[in-house]
Parts: sequence; C-alpha cells; structure tokens
Amino acid sequence: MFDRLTERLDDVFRKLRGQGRITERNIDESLREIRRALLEADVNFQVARSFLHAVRDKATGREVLRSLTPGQQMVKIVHDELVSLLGRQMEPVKLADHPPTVILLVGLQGCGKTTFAGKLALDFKKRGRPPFLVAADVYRPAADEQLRTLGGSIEVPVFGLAETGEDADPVEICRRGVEAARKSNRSVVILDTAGRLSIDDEMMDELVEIRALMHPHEILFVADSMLGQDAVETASRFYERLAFTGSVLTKMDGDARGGAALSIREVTGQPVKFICTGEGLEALETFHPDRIASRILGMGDVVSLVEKAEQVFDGEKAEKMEAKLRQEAFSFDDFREQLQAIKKMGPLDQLMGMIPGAGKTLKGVQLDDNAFVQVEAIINSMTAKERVQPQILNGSRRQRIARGSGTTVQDVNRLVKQFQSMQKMVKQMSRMKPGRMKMSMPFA
Ligand SMILES: Nc1nc2c(ncn2[C@@H]2O[C@H](COP(=O)(O)OP(=O)(O)OP(=O)(O)O)[C@@H](O)[C@H]2O)c(=O)[nH]1
Ligand SMILES: [Mg+2]
Repeated sequence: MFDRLTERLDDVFRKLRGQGRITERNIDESLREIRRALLEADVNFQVARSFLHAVRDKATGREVLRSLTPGQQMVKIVHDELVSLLGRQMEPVKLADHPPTVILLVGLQGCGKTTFAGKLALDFKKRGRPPFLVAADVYRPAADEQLRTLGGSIEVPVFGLAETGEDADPVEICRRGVEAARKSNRSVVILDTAGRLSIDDEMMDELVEIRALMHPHEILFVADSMLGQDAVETASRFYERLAFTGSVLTKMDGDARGGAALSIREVTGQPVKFICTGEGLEALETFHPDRIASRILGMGDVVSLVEKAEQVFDGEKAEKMEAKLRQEAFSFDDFREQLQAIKKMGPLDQLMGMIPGAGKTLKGVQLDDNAFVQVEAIINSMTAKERVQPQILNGSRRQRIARGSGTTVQDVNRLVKQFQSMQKMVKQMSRMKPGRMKMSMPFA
C-alpha cells in the first residue's frame, strides 16, 4: 500500500545509520530526500512542506545531534510526525444517544460508496449493532439492485424504491428509510447516495437537502485513493459544501501511492475513519494513525495483523500452535496448516506489509498467492519425519523432494530457509509480547 514510500524512507534512514555522527548538513540532506519521497508518493505539496518543517525543528534539537544513534532518532521523529499528520488518535464512528445512528455516505461516482456501505453494515453487524441500508441512488438503474445484493449476502435489510414506490426522490427515500429503521429497532442506518463524475451543483444541493432533513450523526466522504491529489482536491470541495465529519479511503489495495491517505486529514481537518483494501466485504480496516505510520516506516503493523488473524484462526488451535512454538516443535505440518488459514485472510503481499521487518526479510520472495501451491507441493513431498525435523533435510533428501514436487533443489532450499527465518522471527516476537501475540505467531 505504501511500498514505494516505505522503500524510499528506508534508504534515507539507512544512510543516516551508517553515519557515526549527525550534523545539520546531513539532516538537511535527509530532509531533502524525505521531501522527494513524499512528493513522489503524491503527498500534497503544502502538507509535505509543513511536515518537513516539523521534522526539522525536532531533528535539529540538541538531543538528536548528540545522539549515538541518529538513524533511529530520525525514524522516531518521522514516525511521531506521521502519526500527528494522520490524526494522532483513531476516531471511531460517532454513535447516536438515541438510535438509530444515521450515517450519510457521499463521494464521486465509482469511488466505492456502495461497496463501503456493505462493508460498514457487515462491521456493525459483527459488533452486535443491527444495521439497515438505504439505497438513495435513483439515477443509476442498477444502483438499488447492487445494494440489495450486498445487503442480501450479509442478511441486512435494504430499503429503496421498491419500498417507497417508483417516483420517490432521494430525499424522500432517506426520510422514509430512517423511519423504517427506527420502527424496526435497527441501531445504525447507512444512507448510500448517488455519485457524479465530477462535482456538480445539482448533486451537492441534493446532499445538502438530505443533510438538513436527516441530521446525520456522521457524514463520511468516500475517496478513491487511486486518484491521489485529485481525491484530496475533491475532498476539500465536498467539505466546503457539506462539512463532512470524516473520510474513508478506498482501493488502498491498488497501486495507489498513499499520498491521499497522508494529505486528506491535514487538508480537510477531518479524520480518516476507515480504509478499504479490496472488493470483498471483509476488506475494511479502521484507520489507526499510529499503526499506519508504523506500516509506512516498514515497522509493521502487528496489531492489525492479529486482528485479521483472529477472524480466521480458531482460538484453540492457535493456542496449541503457540505452545508448540514455545517448545520449538513447530513443524512443516503446522506450517502447511497455517498457510491454508492465511489464504483465507487476504492477498499475501498485504499481510506481509504488516509484519515488522518482513518487507526486507522477504524481499524478492514471490508473494503471488500461487506461490502457495508450490510450497504445499514441496511440503507434501516430504516424509512425516522430515516435516517434524527439518534439520535432517540433507542434500539427497532435498533432491528427492524437489523431484517429487516438480520443483528445483533451489526452491526447496529457499523454503527451508524461509521456514527457519520464520521460526526465528516468531521466537523474537513471542518474547516481545507474550499472550497478545499468540494469534500472529504461526505465520510471522
Ligand atoms: N480493489 C478495490 N476495489 C474496490 C474497493 N472499493 C470498491 N471497489 C470497486 O470499485 C467499483 C465501484 O464501487 P462502488 O461501490 O459501486 O462505487 P460507488 O461509489 O457506489 O459508485 P456510484 O454508485 O456509481 O457512484 C466496484 O467495482 C467495486 O468493486 C476497494 O477497496 N478495492
Ligand atoms: Mg453506488
């Protein structure tokens, strides 16, 4: 998601680390490189400038200049400034004192409003707050149907033209939708509106009218992060008319350079509340500034990873795994079982980005999900004993396994090596935070 930016910043810090002493001159040079990295990631020009000012102020403080570990100090300063740029605190959706909470979604055409409506509904449902979806897009014939299909797939009721009659306008649909939600004791109502290709007055007027009538507790601006600076520009125009209360960045799984994520809060003054990382309804993450900053700096985001894992791993099994790991009895059999579970969690490269240091350790390793097929084939070609005691894998055994799995000895070597470095990483992580780490351990 922020791969390129992460790489560039890592270069800057590595250079600094290589220097015994830090001077104002090499701080200046680092700042210039950070600036270049930010602009390349499509961060808003002014946002980048004020960010660098803040970093410079702290970096030229005496502590850093005297420090023996300038690289680390800089990482910390940049991390803290990123957190503050991204909004410091996670800002949850504001819930109404008297339900239902009304959430209005706005944004340009195709930015992902309807998909996000489904994701948010599923999220509320999982947390025990019965949601209700309202299809207030009457312009695109398929819009109502799209939301109904999504709602149907997660068993959440959808209200739209079928309930109001064909000539209702969006304002009317919203009004009656909220009423219906209240009557049926739903706790959250999500109003999905129509998008336009570009900002036009008609659309804005309609949204302003819906806002005035419904007094939504949250107005979430949905932004396509692939649009980079254009998304940020659109956000400020929407903010002028609608004073939305938060934003959502979609398509963060694409090749977006991350600039929108880094600029939108600073430019609009409103927090980013969610990011979307895929088309499926599970691909939703709450936006935690500190975790995102860590991810950008290649420090990983173990907490999000654990949360994702908790959704797919069976708790009891995970505890057994943890015990095995502690006893160093984690085998290729367990590895294979974990791979199967990981496959359920989402695209591999996304997950890897959340593991501290994994970006570098696993660099060059093919993160294509098909790589699993090969890995499984290799493990399947091992004998039961080899899976449990990989240390007995000598040259001739490796050759046999390669033949059996239709791979090369190099492939087998690579897997064994990866397996060993995973064991090592897992051990380090389990020392860091016992208990809380258990779900993430098996595949770290
Ligand atoms: N890869 C990826 N695709 C997404 C994401 N969110 C939405 N999409 C896709 O983007 C396209 C548009 O999404 P919609 O939810 O229909 O967008 P919309 O804002 O409701 O569009 P309109 O109703 O036409 O204004 C669909 O093909 C979605 O599957 C995401 O986070 N990642
Ligand atoms: Mg839509």
